[in-house]
Amino acid sequence: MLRRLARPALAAATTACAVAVSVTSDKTATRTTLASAASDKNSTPTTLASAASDKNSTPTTLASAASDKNSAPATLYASWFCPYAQRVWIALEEKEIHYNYVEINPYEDGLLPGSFTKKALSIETKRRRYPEFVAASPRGLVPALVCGDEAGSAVCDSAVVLEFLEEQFPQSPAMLPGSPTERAHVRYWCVFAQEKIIPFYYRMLMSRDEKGREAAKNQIIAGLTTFAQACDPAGPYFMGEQFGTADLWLFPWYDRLLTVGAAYRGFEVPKTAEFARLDAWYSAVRARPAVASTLADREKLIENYSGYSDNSATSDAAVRFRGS
Ligand SMILES: N[C@@H](CCC(=O)N[C@@H](CS)C(=O)NCC(=O)O)C(=O)O
Repeated sequence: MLRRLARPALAAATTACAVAVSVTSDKTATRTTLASAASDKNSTPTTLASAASDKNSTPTTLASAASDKNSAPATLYASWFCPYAQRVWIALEEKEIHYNYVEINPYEDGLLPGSFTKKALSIETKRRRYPEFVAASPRGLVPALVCGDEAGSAVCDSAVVLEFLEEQFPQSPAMLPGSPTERAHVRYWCVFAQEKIIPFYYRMLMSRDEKGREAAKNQIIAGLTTFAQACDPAGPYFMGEQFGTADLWLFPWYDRLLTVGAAYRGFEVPKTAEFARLDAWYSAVRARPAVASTLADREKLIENYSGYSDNSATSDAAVRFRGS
């Protein structure tokens, strides 16, 4: 969804986001983050200095290191663990768009220091902690992107933001193929992954009994097998040599299946030709610098999903995907 922002200060700061002319891999580049705001209601956005010591801080991005000093960067509101946000994060990196990353924690903190929950904060609490974020994402879900035209605008929901980026930055590397037929093909398989694979990842984690977990696992395997059959046979990417939307769309969940799914539910990929194809796809996607720069620490990611594995989650995803 696209919203006009009523907030003049934010609009003024984002009137001219641009595609970075050159991307450097300056590891000391700064990255705005609100991570510490989660535990300090009075705090203002912090910089890399505090993010570096934050348990949730993620690797420095490539695109944020780009130095087009004449244009205001876009603002990405994301959570380091969020697969939906990771889609947009990867696209921003691939498209070399100049942006600042702002960390949002939409969930309650855990009881132990540094521990996580998947219990959604109320929208009032989110608005109090992260007013600019909720102005950009009225339901308080990450990701959201602010990338202003003259009036200033905010876009949220990963699917919508990805489409927006293609239209807003036509001169940047395209994530969708050139022909309408190919674009329709990609969109079809994105919807397929969204409906036939992704929900079952959450259901596998949240199911209370072995029967429910096995049923969800079988759905995942069946969905992934069908997806693999739709991949370009030569690869390595879904559409062949060209990395794009179908790849960044599914990758965050495939990565979590192999880490989080394996840790909590013993998820393993079968030894089939289809999974050999997906294995090659996964390695190629993971190795891309733009993707690698968005990867979270494996152990921390596993720990972060405990709220799904013990079925205590009250997140939007938990409510949508919890099975019987
Ligand atoms: N359909 C949304 C889903 C986004 C979403 O569920 N994000 C999660 C984090 S992974 C979130 O913000 N949860 C907050 C909540 O459940 O209150 C999209 O594609 O962007």
